[in-house]
Amino acid sequence: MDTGSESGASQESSYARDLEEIHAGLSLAQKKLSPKYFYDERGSQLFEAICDLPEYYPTRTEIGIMRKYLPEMARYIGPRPNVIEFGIGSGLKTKLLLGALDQAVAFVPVDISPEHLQNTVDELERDYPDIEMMPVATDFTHPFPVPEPSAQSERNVVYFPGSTIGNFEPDAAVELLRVMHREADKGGCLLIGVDLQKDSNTLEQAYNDSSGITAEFNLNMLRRLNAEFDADFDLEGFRHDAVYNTVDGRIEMHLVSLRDQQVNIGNRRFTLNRDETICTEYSYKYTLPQFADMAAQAGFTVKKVWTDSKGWFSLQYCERD
Ligand code: AVJ
Repeated sequence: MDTGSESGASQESSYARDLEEIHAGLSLAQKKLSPKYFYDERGSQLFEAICDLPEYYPTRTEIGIMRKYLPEMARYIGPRPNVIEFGIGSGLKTKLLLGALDQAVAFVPVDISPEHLQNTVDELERDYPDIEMMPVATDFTHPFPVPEPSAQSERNVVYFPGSTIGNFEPDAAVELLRVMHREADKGGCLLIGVDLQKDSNTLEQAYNDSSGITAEFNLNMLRRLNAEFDADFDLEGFRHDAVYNTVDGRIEMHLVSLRDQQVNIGNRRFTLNRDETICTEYSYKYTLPQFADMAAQAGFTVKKVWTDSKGWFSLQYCERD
């Protein structure tokens, strides 16, 4: 199947754009790198290992909520939906959702990586031969045309699990919700996973696990920049740290420089002082009213919220106003 893979030329310019973005991030007073660089092959494997950690509650909690409430979710979504998933994860949640829906017509996974898309679609096709698979290889933060399924669908449902929305700063999160609003189209809806605020200990342990996998995941970003962007980070020169910023309601992942050092990336050199950090990820945690307000700013009304018994994680069904 054609996943609309990019031409060599546009891949080259996206490389130049990425390098420029990396340079810009490392030129800030608080150095930062985009969390999108976590997910090369090794990073994706490490993330899957994180999801199995005893301390990392989000994945298992979200799956628990789904297993309990999927029939109800399917009733809200209604018959013959066209499912548009923003990004692709391990596939289990998608499989559960598609299996629970009443005659899903088409599945449109949207992801930057054509290979990743193809693997997901190949696997899902075996389980759901009657659902039309229509992958779209693009950056989902910008509006894109949704392919028209061959069979008539009742409405679009945008699916955005995993609390990936938490990686975006509030303004950017509202922007992204606006893209979803547009892709949901008239009469469409949104099913989104949103991680909720809770005590700092639980949060900090989830991002500073005792087996050190999250540390490896964080440091892997430097390995990737070395391999793909001609950088010379010394992985021994940094340590992982994650702190919960209670004022802004977000986990902040950092790489802490263990000494004064210099790093070359492409044709530029950056200086890091001892204890200076590079911020690699924000993971925002919301209250229900905070998220409802962001959804409203994007033109959605939250119609139904499902949570676990501890109120740690939520799945939210939203309709276009
Ligand atoms: C994939 C963005 C949901 O923020 O919890 C896990 C990524 N980072 N451990 C999150 C992550 C460190 C994760 N999301």
